[in-house]
Amino acid sequence: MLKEENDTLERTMVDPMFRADVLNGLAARPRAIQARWFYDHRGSQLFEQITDLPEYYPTRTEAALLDKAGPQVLEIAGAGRAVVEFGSGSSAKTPRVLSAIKPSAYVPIDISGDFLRESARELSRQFPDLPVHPVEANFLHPVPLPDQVATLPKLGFFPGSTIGNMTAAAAVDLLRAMRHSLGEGAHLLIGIDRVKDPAVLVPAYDDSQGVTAAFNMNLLERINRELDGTIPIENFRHKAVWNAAIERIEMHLEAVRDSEFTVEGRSFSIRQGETIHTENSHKYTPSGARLLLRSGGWTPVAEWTDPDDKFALLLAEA
Ligand code: AVI
Repeated sequence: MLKEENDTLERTMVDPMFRADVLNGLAARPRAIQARWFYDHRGSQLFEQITDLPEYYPTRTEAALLDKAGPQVLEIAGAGRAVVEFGSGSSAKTPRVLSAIKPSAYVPIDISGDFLRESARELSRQFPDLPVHPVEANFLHPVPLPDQVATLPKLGFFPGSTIGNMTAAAAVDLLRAMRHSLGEGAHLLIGIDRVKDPAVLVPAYDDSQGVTAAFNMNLLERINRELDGTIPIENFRHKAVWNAAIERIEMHLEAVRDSEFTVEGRSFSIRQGETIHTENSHKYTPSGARLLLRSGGWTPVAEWTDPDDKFALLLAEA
């Protein structure tokens, strides 16, 4: 598809929630736009590239932990479960879990139906004997699971430290919703990134090749493309900072000079040095991660970390 055609297509399919979040977020003080809007087609491609960056340790560290933990998860949770993956996306980590856990069914849940069906088809090719029941839903709320898995014990799977992109309060609500969706006797296998030296954390969100910067800046490009914006992209720069008090990495778009622009005909101005806050990535200490799970109604039963304790995989029971 030609770029112009793609731009036209994206403009005609604007999500009203995107429009509302951007207009409200630019008018608010401090300015903030939700990180969920990073993931248009280009943003999803850039995120895939981030996961391969030398500085971005979470993806490869978690993959190694999943290989290590698989047999023990099977021992603790037992075979024959329905594996329910929340926000399955491309299901990139799923084969690791499915081969180790010997499930009776796989239920990927994602808000993006097209993506979901395509990755479900791909998984069925890799695991031809495994029943796959995709569910298109927003997993932030309790999700009714398909009848076919009603009688099976469940193993929830939530990798990637995606939970870190929420405030602790929202994370607790989500864990409770998951417990509700999965029911009594369920287990949850979850990846949670650790608090660590900012000298490791900051480069993971401000890499030397500038991929994370492009990922962040793509949000401005998306606003210009989809919401008829006139944001002068070159007047902004990517900024990643460690907020020690709240134990989170924050991503911002910082104005490098005073700027004025319009979005959907509304005028905005931003002074040099002011920022638009675009993402939080909360990190947890060992006890903080366990407390988070307990607050969400889950009892931690096992935990795996890499030798440098960069990232943790936790198994909890309902
Ligand atoms: C999806 N999420 C867990 C990533 C993270 O590490 O918080 C998103 C990301 N943002 C910049 N790099 C990666």
